[in-house]
Amino acid sequence: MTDRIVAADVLVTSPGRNFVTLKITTADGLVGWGDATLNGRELAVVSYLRDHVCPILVGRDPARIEDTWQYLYRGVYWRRGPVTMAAIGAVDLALWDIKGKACGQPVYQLLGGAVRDRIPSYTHAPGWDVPALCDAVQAVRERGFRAVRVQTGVPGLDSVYGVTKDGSAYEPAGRGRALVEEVWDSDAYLRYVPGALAEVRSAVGPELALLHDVHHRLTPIQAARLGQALEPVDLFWLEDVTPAENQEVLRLVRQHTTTPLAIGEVFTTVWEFQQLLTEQLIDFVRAAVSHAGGITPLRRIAALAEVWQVRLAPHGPSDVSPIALAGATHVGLATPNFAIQEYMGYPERVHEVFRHAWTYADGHLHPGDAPGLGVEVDEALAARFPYEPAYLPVARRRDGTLTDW
Ligand code: CS2
Ligand code: MG
Repeated sequence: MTDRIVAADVLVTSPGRNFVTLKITTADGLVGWGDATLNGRELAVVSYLRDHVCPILVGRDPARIEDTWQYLYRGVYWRRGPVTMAAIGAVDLALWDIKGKACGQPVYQLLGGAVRDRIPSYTHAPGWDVPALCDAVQAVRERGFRAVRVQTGVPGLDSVYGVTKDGSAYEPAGRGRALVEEVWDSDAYLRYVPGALAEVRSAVGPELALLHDVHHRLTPIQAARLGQALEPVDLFWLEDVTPAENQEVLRLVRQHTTTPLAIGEVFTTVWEFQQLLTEQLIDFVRAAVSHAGGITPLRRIAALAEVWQVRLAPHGPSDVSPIALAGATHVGLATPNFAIQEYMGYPERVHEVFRHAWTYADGHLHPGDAPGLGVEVDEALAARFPYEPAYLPVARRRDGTLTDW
């Protein structure tokens, strides 16, 4: 007897930050969980799911994951985009979770089994100045990480996205109904960062993998200059060096530097990676398993990237929930050209709401061997943390114009 979806519900919880979770229940009593969190626009995905997707999931065969993906992606007519793809991603994750539970297998086994024993991961070490940065790097190194994302304050700027003055962990989206506006100065950043990261490199030695995120804030020629200036630092990658809507601009960056480039956390489909991959303009694909529409399309993106020897390194900040992180680790264990998983970490309460089988040890992640994705949501606890408005900050240049993200 074919199983059927009998319910699809959306949970919103905020144990330290907002998360949107999809719960799919079947007639056989199986429950699948999916992450639909889109930072700063969470409620748009809630409505997309509750008002449009959940009603058309009821009655479907949960085992037909690919058909359901096509049904939601092609059937909607209005394709792509972060809201649509976060919603589809949540459904895809939940259906893989159900299929694993139905088979009594962890999802990575359904993806062809493990090609590695554990997944390299990196975390964040922000520091307002070089001494603070070196201390932060040392602290995460002592936790076993062999790869660290280093973000620094910039002299002359009162605030810099991703870095706190007191060294406390930063949360991308500030709570509250007001959107924070920061001042950004690319020239000050370009004058300071190469020297600062060079100091960090000489302090930590040659082995530790250092990653830096430019967060889309430079023009192509500025990005080329930064990539060149950072070559002596031997970065593992330089991320989102310039906005990549017009992907041809990366050709200019490639012409001037061999610093490895990582792009893709704001991309939502394989088509947005096409030119970057087929022209070898990036070295790492940063698509998030949730925002790129789920495990099903992420595997396709990885397959296309493999043709050009480009590796997968999914986005894994605190605003991608432990369910999506679980999905990424299953893909990571089973995908040959998977390089490294971002693991920014979560406040303790998040681990209590999202009880997960995935583990972190000694710089590596493992999805665990529980059937499905290996995450169960404590709904009663989740209900105790209602949604709170929160926005990502925006940045303006000194002349008042909005700068790119
Ligand atoms: C960052 C993110 O982790 C990263 O690479 O780019 O922290 C990003 O800023 C947030 O996820 C935005 O919501
Ligand atoms: Mg990033």
